[in-house]
Amino acid sequence: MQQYLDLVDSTLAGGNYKPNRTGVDTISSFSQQYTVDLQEGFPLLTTKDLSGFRWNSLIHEFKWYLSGEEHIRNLREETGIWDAWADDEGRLDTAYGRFWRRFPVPEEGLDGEAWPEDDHRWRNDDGTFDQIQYVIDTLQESPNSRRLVVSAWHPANAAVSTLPPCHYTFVFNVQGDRLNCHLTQRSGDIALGVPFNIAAYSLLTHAVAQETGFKPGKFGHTVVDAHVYCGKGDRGAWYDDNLAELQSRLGEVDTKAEYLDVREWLTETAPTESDESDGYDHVP
Ligand code: UFP
Repeated sequence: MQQYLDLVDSTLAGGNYKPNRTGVDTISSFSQQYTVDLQEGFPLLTTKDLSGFRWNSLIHEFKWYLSGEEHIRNLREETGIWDAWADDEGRLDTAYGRFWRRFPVPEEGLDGEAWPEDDHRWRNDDGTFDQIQYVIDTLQESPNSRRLVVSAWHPANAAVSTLPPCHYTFVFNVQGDRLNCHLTQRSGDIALGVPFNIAAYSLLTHAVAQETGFKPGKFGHTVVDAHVYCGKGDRGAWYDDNLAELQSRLGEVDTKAEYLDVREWLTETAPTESDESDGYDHVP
């Protein structure tokens, strides 16, 4: 997918050296954006092996999101990708599907809302709000709506979560008979996480289009902090190799500089064939 190669290229070319909480440093760029037309095919990248158990993990994670479960007791039977983030009971504080399907609402409701009426359509029995059902119903009843937003970001959760949602909000948008989806991601590891994120949200667009009678249209993606890890470590082989020279040069300069233009050092660094890493389980 050319858009992905361009994303890698522009993240690296326009990137700045940026240390971060993980201890493995990054080359980071602000607000990278691309759009892919799902009519032209499914954007499952070939620069990284996303087949076999990785595709299997992706499908089960996707179904888990849609289930709204706040635990991984069922998911971990199928894939171990979330095991590290959960406790022994399978509970975890990262909220994707949980907030998609059961966004918390104060018991007394929100000021200025009819909430909580007993017969509220998208109200779950526990008083939470089902954003996915809202989007599906509204797409059928008011397809031109510009309010088809789903958010996984809850400030009170995000402030304390060990891994606040990376892909935290998406918006559906109808154009003609096509359903488009735009994802905003606050933080994206271009080599490891993002290829999965592209596939998962393309799948979501297909699924919601099928459910609501539209044809899949485009997938648009904004990555606010788009980065490639370049520090030493076991997280992905290719950038360590390719950026070895960069690292040695960074050692010579003031790495605390807020913005460091690395463009001239990065000439041969776009990933080519395989990324040796396992994928999700290496996401810091
Ligand atoms: N990350 C992704 N995609 C995901 C996910 C995580 O790229 O779906 F869950 C990466 C982004 C970043 C790290 O490198 O994981 C999360 O760290 P932080 O919370 O500090 O942004």
